Amino acid sequence: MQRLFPEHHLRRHLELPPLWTLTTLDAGGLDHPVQTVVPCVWESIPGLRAYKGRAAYENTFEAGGTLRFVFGGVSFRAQVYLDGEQIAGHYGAFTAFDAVAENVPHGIHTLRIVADNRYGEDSALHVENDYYSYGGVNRPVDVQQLGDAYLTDLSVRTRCEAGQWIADVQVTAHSLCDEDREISVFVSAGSAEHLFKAQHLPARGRLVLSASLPAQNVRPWSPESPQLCMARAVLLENGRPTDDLCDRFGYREVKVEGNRILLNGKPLVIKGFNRHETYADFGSAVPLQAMVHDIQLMKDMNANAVRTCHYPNDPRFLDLCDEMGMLVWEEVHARGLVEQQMLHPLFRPQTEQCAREMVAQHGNHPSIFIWGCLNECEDTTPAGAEIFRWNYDLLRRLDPSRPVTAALLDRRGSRVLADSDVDSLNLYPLWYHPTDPAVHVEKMTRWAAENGGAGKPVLISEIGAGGIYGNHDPAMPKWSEERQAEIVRRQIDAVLSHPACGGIFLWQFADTRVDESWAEKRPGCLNNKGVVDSYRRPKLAYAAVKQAFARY
Ligand code: ADA
Repeated sequence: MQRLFPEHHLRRHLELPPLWTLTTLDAGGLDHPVQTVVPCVWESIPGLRAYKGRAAYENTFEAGGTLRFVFGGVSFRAQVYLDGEQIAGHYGAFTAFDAVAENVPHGIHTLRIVADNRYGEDSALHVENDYYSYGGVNRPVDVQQLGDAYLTDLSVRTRCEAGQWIADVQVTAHSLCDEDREISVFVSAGSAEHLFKAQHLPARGRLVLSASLPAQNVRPWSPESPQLCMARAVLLENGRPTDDLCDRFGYREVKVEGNRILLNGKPLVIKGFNRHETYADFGSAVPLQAMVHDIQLMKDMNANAVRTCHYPNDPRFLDLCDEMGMLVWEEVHARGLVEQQMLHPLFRPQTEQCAREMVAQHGNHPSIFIWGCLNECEDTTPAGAEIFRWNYDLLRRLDPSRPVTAALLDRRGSRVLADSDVDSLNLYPLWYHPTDPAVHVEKMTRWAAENGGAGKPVLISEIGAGGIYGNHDPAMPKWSEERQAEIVRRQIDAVLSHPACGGIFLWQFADTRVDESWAEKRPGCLNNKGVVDSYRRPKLAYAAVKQAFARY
């Protein structure tokens, strides 16, 4: 299942056998196939912890007719074959892609997914970095049975006009038929309904239908009261329902007014964590229960928000944030790229693809209150700044209903503060420099206001300190849990007591694996700034954060 609720009541899902055969294809792999389930990244398989190469995941199943395959995430290049014939290819581990195979003769078929996690000239976003690009099928795979026409891209955006809630609904119908035909599509969004009657669907074409539906008796979504509604689109051919598509959403409205981010008209105070989508030995194929546990731990620390550093997350995690009441900053994949990397010929196409897929696939989640991009990328040069403006405009065109921002490096000289809807600053006082946090927050928020960011909300999108799990020392040297707890406590007080700041995202929730090239600065090849370690064992900072967040 790609989601935590059924996406279809009419469209048939085909269950694949649970076990897949994984075969490594390059040097450094295994000399024999192994059995595994998916999602699973190969770093969790004995002997493949540091394998950089290609591997094939194969499964056989019985089916026929028109089949649609949905791949939630393959890390980070994917080539997909059905009975040896390529049916799909994709770049990027963090967004889904699909493939449709028609006239498949009924019988036993082989699905083969070849994943590749080698860095290379054709990869502008997955590069050596302060996190690890795992290899394999990191999110679920679905097989569906289609008819001659089917629905995709059901999107719902909500707004409140003079007290009247409205759902702007859009859905796309696709034809797999060689004749033009007439269809109808019935949509519902909570209590609001609409019938698109007698629509012309061109042969082998598609039709995008949209309507703005006023809604009655709306209970808005908020983290304190995560009210959710179902949206559904039903395809009717000759009056007979032949396909459907469901998604969940919530009636809520995000606005930036002056230096405040408002949710349903009320100012937000963000108390959050940066969370990489990894879990100890499971890597980026995080089991569902571990996702739930992470949210339980963050809520136990009195947090109300999470930033999906530095890429789009598993839609099941976003479903949990919708349902358990966590606000989400979701961002397009990028971290710490210098100008030369941003000018890579594939940078823009790969960024645009990731942004389009992220917004199309995740835009209905009420928990997502802001879109981010270009974390700590080059923003002090004209070329860099131009790319920031390009990325902001892209996100605004894809979804005008949410503010956009970027987490800027802890330095002065940025040329892009005027262009975002929210000023977001990554600051590391008492860790990367000995400045008193209150002094530094004051200095940087003042600098932001004087350099194009005046009058806008300010989020401290990263702040934190390292602490190695189990490393205790009453002298509180750096890397001791005691020192980390002390630094984080002072950082949170400095940010949440500062009048210009609308919130904080601590760096980070849990320790995470990084590329070997970062080892000098990352003991154990881990980014040890988690308040829990990679197995979610709490450090002293856990209690410090819990108490500090309770104060605001
Ligand atoms: C940066 C970056 C994070 C991580 C962090 C750190 O701000 O955005 O990905 O590298 O610093 O640990 O230094």
